[in-house]
Amino acid sequence: MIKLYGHPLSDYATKLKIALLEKNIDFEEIKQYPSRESDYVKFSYTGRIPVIETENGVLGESSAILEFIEEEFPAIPLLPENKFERARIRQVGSIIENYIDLPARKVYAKYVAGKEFDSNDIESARIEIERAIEALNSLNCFESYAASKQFSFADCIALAIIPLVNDYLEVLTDIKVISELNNFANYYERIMSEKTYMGRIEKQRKLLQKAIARVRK
Ligand SMILES: N[C@@H](CCC(=O)N[C@@H](CS)C(=O)NCC(=O)O)C(=O)O
Repeated sequence: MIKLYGHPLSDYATKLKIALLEKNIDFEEIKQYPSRESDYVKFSYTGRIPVIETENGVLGESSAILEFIEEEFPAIPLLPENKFERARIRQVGSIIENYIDLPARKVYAKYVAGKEFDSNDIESARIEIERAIEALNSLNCFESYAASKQFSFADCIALAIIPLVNDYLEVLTDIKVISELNNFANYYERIMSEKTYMGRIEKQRKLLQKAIARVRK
């Protein structure tokens, strides 16, 4: 059985959890925080989370893991047959990870670590995130699913990252995410009622919201 090492507040771990749940794959969750401890670095190669442990060995980097899960468990596919649509789904996933999550992380990761962040950090995050939102809106994302007419990699990424970034930034900055993303609020509500496993993910979100409120004090 696949073992998923991560913790509930990690959006990259959540992205994989959603993919495994959507595909109905049995997996074991093992609580792990990123660590530079030599045993964990040896095990994970990078000291980061998430990693998965399979019968073939340990695998890190969530995009590589997602591709592996898709190939290993094809019965419920997260990519369509059409090559252009597949690329479009990866494009949307990449925009969300690189231009929404990463810039936001420069603000919220500092905050969580108790480090100062300043208006320059916020302004550079704002520019990148606003441009990414503009791109997602012109790609008509979330009209049915995140990037296509079926649930895909892009949904796993969007559902893991967008609520988390939104929840952090609305407390720490005046950058708006969900309210600026066309169709996202309706899409999220629909996915919540369509996918029973999203109850687990929503519980994590509530935990995170509590944690953000705690750190803020
Ligand atoms: N590119 C990696 C990023 C993973 C990552 O950075 N995870 C964070 C936690 S969400 C982490 O382990 N951070 C520790 C660090 O920055 O050293 C992936 O997609 O898996």
